[in-house]
Amino acid sequence: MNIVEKVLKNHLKKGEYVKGKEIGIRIDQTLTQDATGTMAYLQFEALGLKEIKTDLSVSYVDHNTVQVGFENNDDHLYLKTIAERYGIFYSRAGNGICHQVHLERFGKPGATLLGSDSHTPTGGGIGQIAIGAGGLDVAVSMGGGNFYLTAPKVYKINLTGALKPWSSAKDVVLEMLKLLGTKGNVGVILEYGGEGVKSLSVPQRAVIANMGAEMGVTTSIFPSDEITKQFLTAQKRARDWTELTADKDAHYDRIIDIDLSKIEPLAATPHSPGNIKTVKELEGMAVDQVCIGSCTNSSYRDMMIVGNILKGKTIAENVSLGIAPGSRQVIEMIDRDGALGSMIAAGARFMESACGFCIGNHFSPKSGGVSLRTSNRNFEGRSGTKDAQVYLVSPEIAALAAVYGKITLPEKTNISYPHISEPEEFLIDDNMIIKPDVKKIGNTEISRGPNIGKPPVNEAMPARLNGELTIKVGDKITTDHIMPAGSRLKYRSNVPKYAEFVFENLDNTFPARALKNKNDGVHNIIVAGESYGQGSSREHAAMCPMYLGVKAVIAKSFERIHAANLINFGILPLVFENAADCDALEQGDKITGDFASQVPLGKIVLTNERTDKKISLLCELSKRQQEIVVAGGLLNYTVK
Ligand code: MIC
Ligand code: SF4
Repeated sequence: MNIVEKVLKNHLKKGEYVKGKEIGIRIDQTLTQDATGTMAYLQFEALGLKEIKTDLSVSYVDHNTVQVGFENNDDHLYLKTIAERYGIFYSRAGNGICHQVHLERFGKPGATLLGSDSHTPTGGGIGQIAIGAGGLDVAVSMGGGNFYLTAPKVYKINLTGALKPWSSAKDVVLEMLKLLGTKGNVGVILEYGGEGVKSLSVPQRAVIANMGAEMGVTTSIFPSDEITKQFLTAQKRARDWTELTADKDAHYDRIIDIDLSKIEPLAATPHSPGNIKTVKELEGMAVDQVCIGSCTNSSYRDMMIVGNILKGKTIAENVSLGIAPGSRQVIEMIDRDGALGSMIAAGARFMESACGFCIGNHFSPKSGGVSLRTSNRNFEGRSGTKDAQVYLVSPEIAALAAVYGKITLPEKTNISYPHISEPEEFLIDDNMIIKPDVKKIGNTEISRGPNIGKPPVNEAMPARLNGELTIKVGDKITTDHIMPAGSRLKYRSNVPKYAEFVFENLDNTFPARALKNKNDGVHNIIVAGESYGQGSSREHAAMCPMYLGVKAVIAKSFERIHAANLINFGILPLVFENAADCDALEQGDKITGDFASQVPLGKIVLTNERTDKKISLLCELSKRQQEIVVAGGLLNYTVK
C-alpha cells in the first residue's frame, strides 16, 4: 500500500475503498479558524450536537484579528465560550496562524485532520492526512460523523537530490504548480517520497504540502520518518511519532520525478499561483512592497533566513517591508536568536502573528503597486488593492528584494547564503492555548454579540425549476470572487449582511437582482466556466448565494471543496455534458424543467425558453449527496 491508502483504510467507516467511489472516514482531529469557525460552531449548535467526539479539536483565532468595529472581537468571545462549553482547545488571538501552530503543537503522523480552511493540508508535512472542508462538514466530524470524500487517485512525487543554496521549498511547490496547474486535479492526493525527502525538514515539507491547495488536490502527504521524529522530539512531543512509509511495491496512478538539485528560484506572477516564471526572468523588476509570512512561509527557519539576510542592512527607500511570523513560538525564538532585532533594525514593519496581509485585512499595496509576497495566493484584488500586481516567492528572494528595492538574483549580491539548521529543541510556550476544563464543559454560557445571527435555513429543492440565468461568469472563478474577504470578512457571522457582497467585484448588482427574483418566486442560476470555486474553503460562497435564492450552478467543472459546500447548502452543482452549450447561454435566459425528480437520474435535462433548446447537464452525485441536495442541504437532511 502507499501511505495514503494506509491512513485512509485505517480510518474507513463507510463505503468500499474503490478509486473514484465515495468513502466515509473517521476524523481524529479538527481545526477551525475564526473566519470560518463562527459559522461552523453555529451549525454545530443548529445540528443539536452536544459534545465533541474527536480525539482533539482546536479553535484558532488568526484571521480577523484586526478589530475595526465590534464584530470581530464579539466573534472571538463567541468562539472562546463555545470552546469552553464543548471541550475544544482555544488558541487565542496573537498565538499564531492555525496551520503553523497546529504543525508545531498538535499535528500527528498517521492521524486524520479536517479543517475549515483550505490550507489544512499543511499538516501533510508531518504525515497527517489533513483535508480542508467547509465549516458544516467540520461541525459534523466534530460531532463524530464521517467525513465523505472520493477514494483518491494517488500521484507519487519522487524527490531526488537536495536543494541548492537560495532554492527553497517554496520553489519546489511552484515547480509542482508549473507541472500540474491550478485546475483539473480534483480527486488527487499527492504523496511525496524518494531519497530527496530526507533532505527536507518538517517545516519545509509543510510549505510544499500547504500549496497543494493551489493545485486543487485533496491533500498532499509526506512520509513520517527520522526527520519527523526529530521535529516532534524538538517540540517535546516524541510520543506523537509513528513511522509511516509506503510499501516497496506500492502502486501509484502517476509518478512525477523531481530532482531537487535542479530547482531554480521561481515566482508565481499575477494573478494566479499557476502563472510561473523564473526569478531570473523577473530580475530588475522594481518592487513597492514585500510581505513575509502567512501559513506558507512563516516558520522559524524561514524567519531566521530573512533575519540573516537583513542583518546590518537597511531596506531600500522605495520598499515597505512587512513581516508576520507564523506563531509566538517563532517570535520568541527569533527574538532569542537575534533575527527579530535584525529585521527591526533593517526597517521591517513587524506585524501580528496572524493571516493579516495574506487575506487583504490590512497592508494593502498602493494602487498598481508591485507586491512580493511569501504567501500562497495572488488572486486579483485579494491584497485589498484591485490593480495591485502580486508575485509569490520564497522568503530568500523576498528578503533580497527588500534590501535592493527590486528583484535581485542572489549571485549578483555579496550576501552569503544563511544556512539554518533545525533547532534541537523548540521553545515551548502554550500559555495562549486554553485547554478544555471539565468544570466548564456543558456549563459555560455562550456569548453572542449582535452581529452573530443564526445559520440561514433553506427550503427543500423545488420539484420544478423556474429559473433565470442571473449571472454568467468565466473560468477559474475563486471563492474570493464569489464572497470577497478583506474588509468584508467581519460579516461572516451575519449571512444576510455578508450576502450583500456576493460577486461584489464582478457585478455588484447581483445580490439585489437575485433577492428580487427570490421574492418573485424565480430561482437564480449561476453559469460558469472551468474550475468554479477555486481557493478558499469558505462555505459562505455557497451559503450566501443560497440565502439569495440560488438553486443551481452550471459550470464546465468544479473544485472539490466548493462543490461539496454547494451540496451542503442545497445548491445543485451541474456540469455541461457538452461544454459548447455554455456559449449559447446568456444572462437573463429563462431555464425551466423538472428539478428534484431528475436528480437521481445522474443527468438533468433543462430547457432554455429563449432558444427553446434543451441543455443536458451531468449531476454525478452519490446517493447520500442526492438526498442532501434534495432536502435543501445538510442541515435539513440531518435535523429532519
Ligand atoms: C484563505 O486563505 O483564503 C482563507 C481566508 O484562509 C480561507 C478561509 C476563509 O475564507 O476564511 C481558506 O483558505 O479556506
Ligand atoms: Fe491565513 Fe493566508 Fe493561510 Fe489563508 S492562506 S490561512 S489567510 S495565512
